[in-house]
Parts: sequence; C-alpha cells; structure tokens
Amino acid sequence: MIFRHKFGKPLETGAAVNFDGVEIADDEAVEYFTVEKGGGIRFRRRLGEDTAVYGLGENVRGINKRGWRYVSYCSDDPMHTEDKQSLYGAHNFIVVDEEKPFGVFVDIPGRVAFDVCADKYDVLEIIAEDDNLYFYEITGDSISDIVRSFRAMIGKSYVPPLWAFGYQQCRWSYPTEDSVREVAREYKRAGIPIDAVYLDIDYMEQYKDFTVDKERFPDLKALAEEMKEEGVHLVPIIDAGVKIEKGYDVYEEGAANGYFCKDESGDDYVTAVWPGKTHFPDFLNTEARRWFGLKYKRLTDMGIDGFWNDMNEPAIFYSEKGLERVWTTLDAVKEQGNIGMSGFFAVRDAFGGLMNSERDYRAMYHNMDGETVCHHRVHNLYGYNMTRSAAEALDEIRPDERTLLFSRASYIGMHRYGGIWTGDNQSWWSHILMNLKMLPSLNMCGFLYTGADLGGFGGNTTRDLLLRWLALGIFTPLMRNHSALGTRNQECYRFENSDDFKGLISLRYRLIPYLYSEFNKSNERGDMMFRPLAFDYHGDKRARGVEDQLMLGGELMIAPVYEQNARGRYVYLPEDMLFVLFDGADRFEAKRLEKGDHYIEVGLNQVPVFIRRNRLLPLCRAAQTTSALDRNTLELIGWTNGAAEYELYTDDGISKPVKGKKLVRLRAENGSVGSDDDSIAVSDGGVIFE
Ligand code: MIG
Repeated sequence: MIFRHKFGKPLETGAAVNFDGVEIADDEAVEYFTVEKGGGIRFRRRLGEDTAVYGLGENVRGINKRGWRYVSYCSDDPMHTEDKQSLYGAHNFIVVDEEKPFGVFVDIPGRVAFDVCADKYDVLEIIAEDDNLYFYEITGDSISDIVRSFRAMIGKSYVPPLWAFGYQQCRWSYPTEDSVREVAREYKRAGIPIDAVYLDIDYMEQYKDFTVDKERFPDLKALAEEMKEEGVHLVPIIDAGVKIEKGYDVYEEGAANGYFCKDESGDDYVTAVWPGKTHFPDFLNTEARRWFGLKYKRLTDMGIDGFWNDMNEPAIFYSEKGLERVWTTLDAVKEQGNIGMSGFFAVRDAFGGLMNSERDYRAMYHNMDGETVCHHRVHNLYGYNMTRSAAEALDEIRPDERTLLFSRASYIGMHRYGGIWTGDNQSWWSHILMNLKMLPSLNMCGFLYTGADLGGFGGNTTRDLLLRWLALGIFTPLMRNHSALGTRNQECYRFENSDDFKGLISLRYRLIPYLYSEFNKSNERGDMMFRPLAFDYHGDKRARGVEDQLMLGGELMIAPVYEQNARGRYVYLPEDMLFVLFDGADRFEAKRLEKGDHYIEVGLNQVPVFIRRNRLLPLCRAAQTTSALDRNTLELIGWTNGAAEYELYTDDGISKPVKGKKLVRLRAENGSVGSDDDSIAVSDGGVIFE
C-alpha cells in the first residue's frame, strides 16, 4: 500500500506515473515520522539499534546506509571518497527494515538530506530545504514487496538493445578514426569479444554538440558502417552545454527561440564548460526539450545507434559572474601588497569555489512551460530531462529500434528513459566494492541498466585490478571499460597474457541469455536483479550483515574478489549451494557447499558463481560479438534433488515495441534436460542430479 502526502505546492517531477493502489491525501499527516517545519521540513524517526536502512541509489558507503548523512543534489564530483555525501544521481527512496518494514520516497527536485543515524546514532532524519514536496509512505509484507509497489508506481525501466549487453570499450579519448579502428581490430585480433567503441568529446568540432570534427573524423558515417560490419557499434558522447558561437546553428536556434536557461535579468545564462562559454538548454521546457532531442538525428543519420549524455548535473567550470568575483578578490588581495595568510586562502578559495558552485545554480532560471523557476529548486531534474529529451526524440527518429542511451546525472523517473553509469570513479580496489554495493540500491530506485567505469576512470589501473573488476563487471548490464585522459591505457589487449581477459569477457557472452532474461523479468515484475542477501534471507542474521556478496536474479549468488593480492576470499552461504568456479569461459569445476562460511581460492582468470538448489544456469557459446551469438542453443548447469526449472526470457533483442517475446521453460529432471520450446535446444552442461 502506498500513501501520498502533500506539503505545500510541490513541483511535478514526473517520477511517479502509475497511481493504482496509491492513496492520495492532500494532508500532511505522515504516519512514520514526526514533522517539524520552518525554513524547510524535517521528518524525524527514532530507529531501533538493529534497524537497517536500504536505498538511496547512487551514493557512497554501505548497502545498509545507516551511519552517514547523504545529500541528494546531483554533483559532478570525481572523488568518490567516504567523506562525500552526493554523487551524480539523486535517488530519494529508502526502505527502513523494522519489524514492520516501510518505504519512503521524498519527491522533491531540490536538495534533500538523509541523515541516517549519523548525527544522532538512533535517529533517521530527512531534511528538505524546500517545504513543497510529496512524501510517500509505502507499506508491505517484506522489503521486496515494498520495492515492488514502489517500482510499479514509478514505471518500468528503459530497455536497451541486446548488443548493449555486450562488452564495451571507452576512453577519453579515441580521438581519430584510426584510433577507433585500432581498438576494434586489436580486440578482434586478441579474440576478446566486443560490441561497442565509444567516442568521447574529441570527436566533436571544438566540443560543439552534434558536430563532427572534419579532420579527425572525415567520414563518421562510413566509419560507423565499417564498424557495424564487424558487429561493433559507435557510441558518441553528448554534453549538456551548447557552445556560444555565431553561426553555430544549435546556438543560433536556441538563442532565437529562447530555449536556453536564463540569468536574473532574463538574458541567456553564460557558463563555461569544455567549449568555453556556453548556454544550457532548458530541458525543463517542453519545446526546448523536443528541439534539442531532435538534434540527435544528425548522428543517427550517420548510422549511430547509441549515446551517453554527460556533464548534465549540470557541471559548470565557471560562470561569468563567478569569474568576476574571483577578479575582485584578486584585486583586493593584490592591493594589500604583502599577501598574508588570509589573502592567500581568499585567493585559493576564490578559485576553488568556481566550479559547480551553488551560487551559480541559484542564479540560473528555467521556463517550466510558462512558470519561471530557479534552477536550484529543480536542480535534480536537469540531467533527467536531458535524457528524456533524447529518449522522446529517439522514439520519433528511430521508432522501430531501441537505441542505447544512458546518462550521468539522474533522478528517479529517468530510469524510464535511459540507463545511468556511475561516473568518474578511480582505479582503486575499494571502488570495485563500491560498484557492487551500489547495484542493489540502484535497482531499488528503478535503474536496471547501469554499470561503473570498469578498471577505474581516474588514476592508473593495473592488470590485476582490471581483471578483478571485470570479474564483477561481467554480471552488470552495462559492461564498459573506461579511463580518463592522461591515465594508463587500459584496453584489455594491452596487458600480458590477454587470454585471461578473453576468458572473462567470453564468459560474459556465455551469460547473456541469463542476464538478458533476469534483466527483463525483473523489469516486468518490479523485482531487483541484484539484491542484498538480507532481502532474500531475512531471517538469517549473518546474511543480513553481508555487504560484499549479492544475489543475482533468481538463481545465483556472486562473491567477487576485490582486494589487492588476495588469492581468494571468505564467502558466507545462506543455504547449501553449488559452487561453480569458472576457469576462463569454457572450463569449470563444481562442488556442493553447505550453508555457512567457506574460504574459496579464486585465481585472476577465474570467476566464482553460486547456484541455489533446484535452480539452473543457462549458458550459450561465446562469440566475438552479440550479433554472432546463438541464443537458441544452451547448456544448463545446476543441481537438483528432484526437478529444477529455469524460465528463459527471449525476444529479438532490438525491436521497439518488443517483438518475438517468449518465456521458455528449461528443466532438468530424472537425469535429463529439456526445453518446452522446440526453437531452444538445451544440453546438459553439467547438471548434478542428487
Ligand atoms: O570533465 O568527456 O564522466 O566519462 O570521459 C570530464 C570527458 C568530462 C566526464 C565523464 C567522463 C568523460 C569526461 N567527462
């Protein structure tokens, strides 16, 4: 059951779309919290000592969020350390795991803080700066039940094309046609599967959206075609800021039609990002949104069928006003002659405060279809609506085929339009674990198509770090290796013994029938593809505390190794499971392990997977690209003491609306395996019949 309470005059975010079973009250009578108003609203609740709190999507720290203060305010911050409070997404949904669990969704597009027992060890406090909001309280029999109700209300997730489940290679940048060709060629030469190569900002002419640099990419259309013949898709980046330049049509049209965000005096707001001085399209305006979205056609006309939207928090290097403040400070300090400590820090802070400054967000305005709204109040809707702009236009431009689309900034509701990647992480071991911990909380908030920059974006990766990270990444719907300008190149073929990489990534391709099934079934049923053990084994106190293993779909548990030089790890089994250790893609050893603690050895080229009793894992043969994948010939692995079944989801992988959708039952019983659909052939890949 969902109850919606209304405070003041909330701005409509579009997060919730389905109100069946939602009790809509125009009152402020929330049940689970005490409410304190005055300069915003504070919702307060005392929590029992063992009460866990889950959710908040993309953020730092644990799966259980208790013990820190988190702030929803989309932030361009590439240092994801424990002391941070905000990352790129703003996902205001939590579940409080009390004896009678309940969920809370605070629907407000401005800043909101979740103090989860940080200030006071037993108090959960939700603090909104603005007192206009919807406050949802969600009840249910279990955590999964509550999540299901919430997901039904916010609508189904974006579904990418099947090829977007293939391995993808990115870098800032592959700056020329030849560098793109080289990546595709070297992967193929090493026999490592790949489905996409990315184009970062350098493909553009002076970082202007929807342009292509003539010198470095003389014929993008031909290149896209050539790559597609190899089964490789090109995915260009689109940035939020539009370069101010006379004669550049996107700028001219936006300015002429009033499609850009404004400053206090009503002029187009000037900020600086990659192209230098820019304006931000007003994605909160219906007309502007459609106008910008239709520009993606320039690239789809060249054969492009995937995009990533970046810098849409929006990231601001500096504003003109901000820069003026710096000069004023500098002049004042300079006048003092001898720069003392306070002068020195004043100068440092003046520059340090230039980027992504809240003062700039407060000085920018939207035209929300007639209503002038300060950006700060609706900050968390910006990246969301940039991606909505693209998705809605792509529905018109490519009505029959799915397009790959994901964003950096997001708010709940955006999951219907595209996926998200989790932004600029670092080549740190701790970030493998952070990647793992975010997966279930993102799923709770509707985001199913997600993944992290594998190998780490900032800093230099190492062979072992990349291998360990890939061994987690092979399970995430978006599996993309990405790294920053100036860091060590981290394409897999560059490292010693590339067969180890080939093994891991080939195993990913073998898992695609399973991952695609679990993705789509979770989406249709409002389930989470990745779940903490706590959700499935709630009565098991040990399981409730596990923060480095996840349930994946209905059959598997995963437990990657995430520590430097570790040759294995401890794993907790909440029930008897079949421990399958893949050694590359084709060999594996399987043995039954009992509920409890086990130490498992895992080599750098190995992947452990745990299968529940009477469940089956389907695998296809690996291929160089998803276009060459035979999804109709499957092997089953698993174990049963009676009968085991797997429900396979398949469709044609590309059509919109979905075509060729089928649910096929695969089973193992009495020593043999079978399928209830003749077009899907199954063989016994090693089922243990007890
Ligand atoms: O300020 O386009 O998160 O993936 O490679 C950096 C360059 C801008 C940030 C993105 C990253 C991308 C980079 N961008």
